[in-house]
Amino acid sequence: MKIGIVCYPTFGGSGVIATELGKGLASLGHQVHFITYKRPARLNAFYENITYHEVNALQYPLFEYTPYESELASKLVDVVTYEKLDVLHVHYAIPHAAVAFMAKQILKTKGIYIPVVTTLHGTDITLVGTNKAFASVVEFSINNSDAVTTVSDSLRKETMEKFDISNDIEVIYNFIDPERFKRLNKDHFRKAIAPNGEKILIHTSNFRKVKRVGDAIKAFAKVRTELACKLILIGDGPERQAMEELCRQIGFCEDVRFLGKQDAVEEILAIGDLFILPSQNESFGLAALEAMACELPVISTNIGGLPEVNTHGETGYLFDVGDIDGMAASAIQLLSDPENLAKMKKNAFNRSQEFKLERILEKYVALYQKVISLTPKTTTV
Ligand code: GMT
Repeated sequence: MKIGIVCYPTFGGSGVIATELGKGLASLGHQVHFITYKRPARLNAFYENITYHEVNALQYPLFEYTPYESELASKLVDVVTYEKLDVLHVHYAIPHAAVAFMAKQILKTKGIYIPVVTTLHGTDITLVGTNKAFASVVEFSINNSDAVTTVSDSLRKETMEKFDISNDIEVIYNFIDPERFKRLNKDHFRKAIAPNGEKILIHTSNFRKVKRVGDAIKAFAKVRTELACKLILIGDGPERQAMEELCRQIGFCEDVRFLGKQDAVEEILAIGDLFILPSQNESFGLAALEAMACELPVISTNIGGLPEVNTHGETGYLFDVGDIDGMAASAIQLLSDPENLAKMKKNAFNRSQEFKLERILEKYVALYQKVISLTPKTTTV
């Protein structure tokens, strides 16, 4: 198949999933075309069967805001027409699903019919999508996609509750590439971070408010009073500065490492003992799944799709949003009990293997085949 993928090219989870999906599809021999405004962060090498099309954001004195949607729609029309794509898969409803709808209508006038698959990732529904500024467009785009998927059952339910949805929504979970996300031997790195055998807690996010990184830091402060430990924070974003200041205020900067954005996350996860994800909202929690694949139990909140990934008392522990004391107490208990820690590491790894790339690829391939089979190759105006 010839598949066009539209996504945010940044380090956000939706872009990561879209890129890894494209790489997986390409490895099966499909021709994949990424259409984005910047090279996706995880598309960091040459891949056979992958072509990247950049959407150039035209600067013009009249434009206070670059009309990106129009440029993306034109680019989609161009790529679908000349690369003869079979299907367009857009990740994150805003604005991609609406833009794909527009491109589809333009293509129809040229006698080309392209089915559109929309994948909803989370904040496009839970935080941003329901905002009046976007809601009617989001609802329309969902109802007018040829197929719609969400990354968890929780997000599917929330989409159904918050919008007037007439379309079917299929749940296709996030996934990990087990060849990449596995426990690696990085003892030299571990020694550099924790020279005295301290336990290592890890958090990864894009440092937006919704991630409540401050809760991870405050929970760590409590754990640190009971046992020798270090905290590694991976990622960057709007809250980074405030989080650095919080560490200075608490006064344990020497035990907290801010690593910023990282490509080889798995190499860092390889030295961890415990992962912490105290989010306010999380439709799935890809960061937690990646950690579990690297044998880290997860302490997380119990919101959104997190309970579909992390099982309380088995692969980690789940708490209400803001329950810093609960998170800290369970971390202390787990890190002080080598037997339980070893068991949970194993459980976390085993659970992660249920979300292997190859299983999820099959589902997307079947969905593409279905929408393509229901679509006439060309149409008359
Ligand atoms: O929150 C992020 O890290 C980025 C965001 C996105 O849409 O780029 O992530 C969402 O999509 C991920 C991939 O499907 C999910 O694993 C995250 O749970 C989800 N984030 C939220 O719901 C807050």
